[in-house]
Amino acid sequence: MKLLITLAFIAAFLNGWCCSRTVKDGHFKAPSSLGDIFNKNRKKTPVMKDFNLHTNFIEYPSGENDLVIMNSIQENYERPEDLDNILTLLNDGTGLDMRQMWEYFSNRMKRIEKRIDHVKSQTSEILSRLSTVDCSTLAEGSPSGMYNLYIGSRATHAVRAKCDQETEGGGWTIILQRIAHESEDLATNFSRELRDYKVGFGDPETDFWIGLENVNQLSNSRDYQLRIDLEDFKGDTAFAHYEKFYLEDESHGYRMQVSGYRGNAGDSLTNLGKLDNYTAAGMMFSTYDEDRDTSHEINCSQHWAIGGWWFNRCSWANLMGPYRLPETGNGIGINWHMWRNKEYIKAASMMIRPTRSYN
Ligand SMILES: *[C@@H]1O[C@H](CO)[C@@H](O)[C@H](O)[C@H]1NC(C)=O
Ligand SMILES: *[C@@H]1O[C@H](CO)[C@@H](O)[C@H](O)[C@H]1NC(C)=O
Ligand SMILES: CC(=O)N[C@H]1CO[C@H](CO)[C@@H](O)[C@@H]1O
Ligand SMILES: [Ca+2]
Repeated sequence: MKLLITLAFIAAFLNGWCCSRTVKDGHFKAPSSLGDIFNKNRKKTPVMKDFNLHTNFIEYPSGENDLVIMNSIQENYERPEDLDNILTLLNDGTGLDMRQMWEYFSNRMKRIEKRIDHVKSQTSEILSRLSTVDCSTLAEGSPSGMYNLYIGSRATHAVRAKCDQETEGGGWTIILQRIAHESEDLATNFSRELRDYKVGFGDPETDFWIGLENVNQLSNSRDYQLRIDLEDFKGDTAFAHYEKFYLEDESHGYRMQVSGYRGNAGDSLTNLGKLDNYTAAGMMFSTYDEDRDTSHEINCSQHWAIGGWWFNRCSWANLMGPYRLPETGNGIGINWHMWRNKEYIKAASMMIRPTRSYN
């Protein structure tokens, strides 16, 4: 829909319907119409002595609004009957000043070409933005930062997300971000209903979850890798890279499929392939209001008052847990047990990119 509106707008623009045709006083003297000149001269003589349009073109102050000028030219000169009249004159061989005519039309042609080039480049920019599905589809050389993504073929609105263009060649879309905070109160509350986890919440510049639905749509369209980056309160960092990652759809509980670990943070998602009661691989996504973990005794999310996760009975990792400072001890907060066991993690992120283009 958005694309259609944009294209309609461009079409209207090319046709000259879109914008004000008024010329502000004092910007330039709008030349009288070609038709007027033609008619006036025809009464006297067919030779167009005052045909001085070339001068009018070069008199336009540089930097003036091209659009205003274009609209004025269009209004004054693009009446097809004028061109018909000129063609008739040319056929009659009635002595028009050919040099002036040539200058007028070649200048007019240049203006139109310039305008078309401009609209072309705007159009291709708009199209390229609309085709930004994830951070791997950005134009080459695009820096890390915030971008609008149009995820899925039925995308009705842009998803604002952060792109990492540096780590191992870039192209990463950050799907989860937990940043360092001075106090626990400042952190975003991740204890939320499934509804929130489904569509996403937070701010991609601070604490952020992009939404289960978005991750499902991206990771089901082609093969994706997952990378997790962690920082502890001493400032040490570690990462876990998974060569394959995707989330199943809503009807399958956004089940996580993940494999192919390498890194130095330890494998808290698949336990190096030895599936146990805490591995997240193969688990559905649970929240306090939607218990899909494998524990018959408890709701992991509700019981521990933690956020959502692909809980088993329950888990080796907790990147959506509550933000906790180290002075509050050890326990369930943001955790990655294979790296720091029950120590709280200061900052964490999950990011994904298509596998193919980076191997
Ligand atoms: C976070 O939100 C949940 C659910 O609304 C609420 O029960 C909990 O008290 C909140 N936690 C904090 C720290 O505000
Ligand atoms: C999971 O926990 C249950 C109950 O403690 C135990 O019987 C089972 O063997 C465990 N499964 C695995 C794969 O470790
Ligand atoms: C033990 C317990 O709290 N069970 C609850 C877990 O959550 C579901 C809803 O998803 C409830 O129906 C259970 O009673
Ligand atoms: Ca349960």
